[in-house]
Amino acid sequence: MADNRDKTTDQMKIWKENRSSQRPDTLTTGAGHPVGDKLNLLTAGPRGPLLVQDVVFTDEMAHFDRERIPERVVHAKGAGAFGYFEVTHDITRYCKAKVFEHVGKTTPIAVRFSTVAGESGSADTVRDPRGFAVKFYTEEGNWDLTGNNTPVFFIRDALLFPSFIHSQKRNPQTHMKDPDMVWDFWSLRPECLHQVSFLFSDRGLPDGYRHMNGYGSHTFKLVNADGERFYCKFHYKTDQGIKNLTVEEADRLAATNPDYAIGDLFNAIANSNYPSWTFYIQVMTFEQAEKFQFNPFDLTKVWSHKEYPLIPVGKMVLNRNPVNYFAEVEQLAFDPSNMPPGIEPSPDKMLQGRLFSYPDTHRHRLGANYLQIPVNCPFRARVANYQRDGPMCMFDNQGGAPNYFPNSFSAPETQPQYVESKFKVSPDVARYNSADEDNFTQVCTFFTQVLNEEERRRLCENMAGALKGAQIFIQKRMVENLKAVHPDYGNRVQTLLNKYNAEAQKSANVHVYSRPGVSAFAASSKM
Ligand code: HDE
Repeated sequence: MADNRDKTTDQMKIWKENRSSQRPDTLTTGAGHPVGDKLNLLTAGPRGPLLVQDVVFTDEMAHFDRERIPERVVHAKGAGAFGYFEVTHDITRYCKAKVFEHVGKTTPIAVRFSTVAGESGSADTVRDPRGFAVKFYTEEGNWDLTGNNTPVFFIRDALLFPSFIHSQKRNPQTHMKDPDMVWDFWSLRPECLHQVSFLFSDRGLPDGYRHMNGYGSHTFKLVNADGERFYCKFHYKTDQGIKNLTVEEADRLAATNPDYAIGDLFNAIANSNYPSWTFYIQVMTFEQAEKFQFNPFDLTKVWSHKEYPLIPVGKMVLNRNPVNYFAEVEQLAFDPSNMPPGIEPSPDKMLQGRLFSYPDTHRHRLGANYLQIPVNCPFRARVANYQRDGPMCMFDNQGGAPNYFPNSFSAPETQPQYVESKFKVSPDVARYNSADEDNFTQVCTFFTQVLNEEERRRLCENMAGALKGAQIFIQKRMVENLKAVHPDYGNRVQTLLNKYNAEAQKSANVHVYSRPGVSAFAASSKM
């Protein structure tokens, strides 16, 4: 046997060496009955048929038939790990949340990193944003900061999300990824330009999950103990340093080691090389928000670090691998509406849409009592409410405590210290069109100032390399959008497209005329 095997490859060996002596080495059914023979069916005679009283078989097969739960509709492929968050700097002047209570305080966390568009079996090294979801198990309930490795997102109105995701997933007839769908949507909605430019830059191919930053992305509201409110953005900076893959390396890994990022994280933790991130906030006062040059709740925009500097808060360390992937990662359910007192949503329309979508998908994917699953359970808080029963109710169902409210026997009627902060809303209710809220200024800054010349060149190449798969009219519309960002951006991508389109035309001609036994007319009329 090879002696250079890593920890993921050696998992079975390590498990056998470390297995707990508590666990008896007896084979049982799901109900715990010892099994005499697990290799042979119970049959009438050596050639069958099978007896229905073979519960060793029916128990095994019936459970197998039900093994799959729906995969996440997005972010289906991912890796999870556990660790802690430690406060290194005091931010209680901004936020009263227990998680930031004092310097030195630690809070247990669960983290899941993911790709977005691929299915659970897809390759880890594709060009895609990466999910960066962190669950803080605080004493006042869980706080889920369900972010990405990008500070911005494609769209700014939650109503567009299902269509946006459909355009990135599989064609409804061919069941293939479809460049027309991808680029049609992106080019019809120029607010995508910022995120799309980030995606086709070097950072669209992070080298595993340890070498990328994380962002809460949205604007949130912080509330301090005196009831003062601030707007805020959350950032994690990787202590491992940013590292990205080249296109060639990412393609090679997709073919040879599609689980590259999962293995990289697992092995690092198993080798006690614990990855960590430094946690920062940006803070904006309500007065500053009024005067901000952009809509401060627009998820396609960033806040300048010069005007709103990063304020250090703490560090996040991952030091434990999941004991079981399904139990602790597949069932790990993040929810942006999981916010403890002191952290509240801003009016960001995307965040508001997410507050509904996540618990809704969990009820479908995991069931009404998904919050009782150990990895989702707010185990550091005591749950006391009036919800009862439902499928897979796992604990004592709150015993004999009253199941209605108000009642004369349990909790106080109001708890003023936990009431959400007040805010004014007075405008007319309408479907406001946000499509044109300056889609270009910040993308231009990204293109001209954040990227250097080499990075700009690769961005244009990566983009043209993907955009060439779409129909010409879609290419043209996308290039017009890029020109609106900066003429150089659009012109460079167009020049590359001209080359690719000419090459494609040439090879199509060769293909059509050289197909044996098929006339050029017959071939082209079929297209
Ligand atoms: Fe998600 N997203 N999302 N998303 N998202 C899901 O929830 C959704 C958005 C993000 O590791 C789903 O449990 C809507 C932004 C991560 O388990 C689903 C909108 C950001 C994960 C869902 C967004 C994210 C998800 C699929 C727009 C970064 C994986 C399964 C209004 C700031 C979490 C699930 C994990 C997962 C909905 C936009 C990040 C369907 C409706 C913006 C990291 O509920």
